[in-house]
Amino acid sequence: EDGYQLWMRYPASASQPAIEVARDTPMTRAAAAEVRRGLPTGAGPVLLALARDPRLQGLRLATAKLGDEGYSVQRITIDGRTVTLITGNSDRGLLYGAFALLRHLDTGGAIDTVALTAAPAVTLRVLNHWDNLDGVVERGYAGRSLWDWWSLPDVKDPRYTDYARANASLGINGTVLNNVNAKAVSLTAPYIAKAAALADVFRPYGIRVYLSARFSAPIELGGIKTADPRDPAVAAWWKAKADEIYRAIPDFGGFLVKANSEGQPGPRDYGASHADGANMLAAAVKPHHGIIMWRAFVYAETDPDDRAKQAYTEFKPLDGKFADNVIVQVKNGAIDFQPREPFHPLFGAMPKTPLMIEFQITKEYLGFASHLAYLGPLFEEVLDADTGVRRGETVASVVDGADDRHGISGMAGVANIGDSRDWSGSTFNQANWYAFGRLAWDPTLSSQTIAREWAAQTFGQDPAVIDAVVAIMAGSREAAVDYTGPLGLAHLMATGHHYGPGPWVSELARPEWNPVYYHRADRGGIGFDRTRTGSNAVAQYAPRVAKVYADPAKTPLEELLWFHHLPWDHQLSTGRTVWGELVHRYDRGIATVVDMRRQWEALKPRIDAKRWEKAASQLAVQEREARWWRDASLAYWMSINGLALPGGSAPPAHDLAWYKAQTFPYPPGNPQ
Ligand code: BDP
Repeated sequence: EDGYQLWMRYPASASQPAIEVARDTPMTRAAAAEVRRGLPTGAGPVLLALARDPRLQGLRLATAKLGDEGYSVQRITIDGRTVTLITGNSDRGLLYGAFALLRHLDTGGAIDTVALTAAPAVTLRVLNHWDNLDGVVERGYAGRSLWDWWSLPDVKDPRYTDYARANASLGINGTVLNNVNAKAVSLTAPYIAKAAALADVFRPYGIRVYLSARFSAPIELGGIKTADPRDPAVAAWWKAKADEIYRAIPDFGGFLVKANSEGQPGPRDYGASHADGANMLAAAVKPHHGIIMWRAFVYAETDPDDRAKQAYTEFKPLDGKFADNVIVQVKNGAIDFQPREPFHPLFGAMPKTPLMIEFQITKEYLGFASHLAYLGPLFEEVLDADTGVRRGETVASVVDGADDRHGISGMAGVANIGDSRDWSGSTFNQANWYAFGRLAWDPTLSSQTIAREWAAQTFGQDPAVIDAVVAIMAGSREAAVDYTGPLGLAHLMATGHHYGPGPWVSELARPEWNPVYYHRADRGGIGFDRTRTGSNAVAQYAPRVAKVYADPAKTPLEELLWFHHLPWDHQLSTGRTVWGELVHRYDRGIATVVDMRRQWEALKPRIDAKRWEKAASQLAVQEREARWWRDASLAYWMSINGLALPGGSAPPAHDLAWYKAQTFPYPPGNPQ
């Protein structure tokens, strides 16, 4: 047991189950192979057949609502024989149905009562790999890139197939192979051939390949003087490039673009808008049914007022201006994948534009691979958030696009996958990949249900183990919030690597790169005033939501200092002051981690040694570092507010100078 099998640890079967496949295609073959591999002894026979198969007529199966990708798994009697039928309207339905059956069995479900029906809520369920061509994964903590660009396209590592299986098991149907901070070379012929080789491996598993495109590629590769999207030569270059890619990859998904963001080139360099840029690329892929995922993650030096407002300011006026094969990719919150952020105000504000939510699965701001933080609750909290725009509208319902009848809809997750043996750098990080995939399929699932499913498939069906594992996971993200940035504080991390604490950092070139810009702590108080007396970012939300966020008494404590600058002695509903509550939450974070460790310790006899040991050592690191975050942060806050710690709270282990002096050479995942 080294974690390689992820959540697909099928029981060894003594006999070959009887499996009948009504149609022989690469995808149905993949589906059948999976069933063959995972079906326990005595669970056959299984029939995989399309809903339109002549044998199924007369059975009155309700398959119309399954759409193109949905499945139905049920027991039927055919020619006097009882079989488990996996059906759908397409081969993809059969593939997803096969995995659903195995999940059902692996989580304790019985074969003779199986009745599963599901169809995905969004059309694009995509992983974004921030993988560089030199093998370094930006913000990756699970080893090097899985893609061995050097040996591709000739060598197709069998691991590529296992990657595809794992994603297909969740319904993930797209993968962006290269970093959003893209190099133009990834669009040259040799790299297109490499991407095509991966696409060939992924195709039977229903996964399309996409590429991040560098907006200035026409200059770098085409020798054109400009990348202005309104220049016909630029548009023609992209059209020819798209044609070339589609010749090699006929089902190529399209491009993901980070433009005019953190130094990346884009249409704004030429006075053109984001819509001009996106639409020019959209026209290039349109004849091939490709799409453009255009990121809204922008913030410019020219607008130092409040970084949290910038994406909305720039994109909201463009609503209705994007081509119909463009989807705007919006991070879950308005700043940058922090352990907690209020939902992004663009959700609900651009009804004429499909918005694809982007989550970060890799834990750049939550302790890399070493800390255990289950992100299911983070994803769930954002998806369930009420936008306040229309009655009953949530972020999830904006994303699924049903109300506005968008042709495309999507969820993207920044992958936490690398070439480490356990794929994600820790067993528990696998749960974040799993949770993202399951929520992309069905955003109404609860993070708790997903955790149970994952735990059963990962550690076996012993209910005591499942309960304990789920209990550890359940509070883990909140613990990370507590010990890194409680009460709505954010962006307090050290420079560059983003691993440890650095709330004191104030000397970076751009104001909004500095933690002091975000917490605004001074002798009088702490927090970012985003109400009318401050940046008025609250006004970007629908009036019903803005009213809550504008009032410190109504703002949930979890988001309080995100929206308000409050005196240290401001009284809260908990009976504590802001300062008292802050300290209380730092301490609560530590206590939760101590408890997580204790619970894991108790599981030792029930978990295989290798996976247990690794998680145990990582939990030890987490406890040490949770204390470090707490102590460093408190030492800094006390240097600002001059207050003493409330009684019963331990003083920091070192003085502030000690914390400031810590350095971290060669952290993983740092951009070059
Ligand atoms: C930030 C990361 C940076 C990414 C950026 C992005 O620190 O490495 O390039 O997000 O999403 O959080 O483009």
